[in-house]
Amino acid sequence: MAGEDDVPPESKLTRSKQRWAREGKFLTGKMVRPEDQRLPPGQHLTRDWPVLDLGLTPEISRERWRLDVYGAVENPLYWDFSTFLAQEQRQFVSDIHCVTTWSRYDNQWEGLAARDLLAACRPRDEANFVVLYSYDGYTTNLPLEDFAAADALLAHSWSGAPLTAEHGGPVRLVVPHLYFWKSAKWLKAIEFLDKDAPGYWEMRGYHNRGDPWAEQRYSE
Ligand SMILES: Nc1nc2c(c(=O)[nH]1)N[C@H]1C(S)=C(S)[C@@H](COP(=O)(O)O)O[C@H]1N2
Ligand SMILES: [Mo]
Repeated sequence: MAGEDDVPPESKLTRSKQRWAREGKFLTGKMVRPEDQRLPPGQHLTRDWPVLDLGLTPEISRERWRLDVYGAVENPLYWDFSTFLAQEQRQFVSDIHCVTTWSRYDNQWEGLAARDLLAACRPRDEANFVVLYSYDGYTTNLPLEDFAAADALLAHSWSGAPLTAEHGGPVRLVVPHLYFWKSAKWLKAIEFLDKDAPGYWEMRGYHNRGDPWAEQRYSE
């Protein structure tokens, strides 16, 4: 099972990001609503696509990749890549907002809608939270309602081509309405829980929810 013991040693960038969280770096104190402005407060637009991770890139082939869905669900799933691809595939276009202040517009994703995954695994009544586990030891947590957003998906392709390893291929989560640290790369498992369970960054000073429009960068 996705172990908590295999978290990699902290890189220099990871230590800097923890320090920024302590110091409140990048906070503007401004508030805007999405209908007023496309770019959330304190963000700037980038045309390239930066790579951010814990300093290692797991090389998981599509052949070796598995997705384990378990916990408070009626129908636990354990899918290989061809079973994943056999589900209904959808294309979404969305913006990326990273807590380190870059945003990237109009990303074209293809994959399994989170809502379609929920229909397949059928969360039980007591399921209120999900935890995402990744092949690099990363974890992140979401309320079930955020995971169930209409535009959230488990993506295998970007701009019409398979996701590269550095951006989280074979499969990553994309939850566009929250800061991008919630979008787990190299997705390995999804656990449904009755209680919340903070993940890697949420335990290291990042906000538990991470709404870019409310500038929820760091915990108080
Ligand atoms: N497995 C895993 N997923 C992760 C991370 C990570 O370190 N490991 N970093 C998060 C952070 S902080 C960001 S900003 C985005 C970066 O995704 P990108 O490298 O494709 O831009 O991935 C998120 N998902
Ligand atoms: Mo990030």
